Amino acid sequence: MPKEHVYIGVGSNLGNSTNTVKNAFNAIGNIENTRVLKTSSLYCSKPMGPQDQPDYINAVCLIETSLKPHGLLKQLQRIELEEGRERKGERWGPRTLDLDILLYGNETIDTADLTVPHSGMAAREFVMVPLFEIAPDLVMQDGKPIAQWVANCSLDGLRRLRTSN
Ligand code: ROI
Repeated sequence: MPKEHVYIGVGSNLGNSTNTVKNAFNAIGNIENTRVLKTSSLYCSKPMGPQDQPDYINAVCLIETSLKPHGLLKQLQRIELEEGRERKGERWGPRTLDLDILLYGNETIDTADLTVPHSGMAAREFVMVPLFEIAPDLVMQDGKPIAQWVANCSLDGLRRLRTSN
């Protein structure tokens, strides 16, 4: 079965977010035909969007999977629900667990429920900095090396945590 390398963004700002993110890495590793190759450090980040919500814990992992993009999406949504995510329908509101497919090999996907590369990722230092940590040689789809992007971004509001994971 062909395997792809996929980067997944992880975020949480409700409940015990550090545990939730670590549990999410485990759950992702338990998806059929999938293994976790790398996990970034955990980062504490100021909320993007409405400020009247707790800080986030963010991280990124690299997996190898033979699931197709939508099959993988379904598994990630299952894990979000199992970690107790409440979907209150509030746009940009707090969440127990958010799992986003950032990059799926070199594929471009544009469907109602899935856009890859993830549309907001390049504007989010809480995605790009952990991604740079585990993939310093990555070249973004616009041809720009991630190192160049990170060198130019503001690291205010982002703090790497020294937890073991
Ligand atoms: N802000 C931060 N810092 N981290 C997130 O993961 C995150 N996720 C979101 C919004 C509400 C946009 N803000 C965020 O979905």
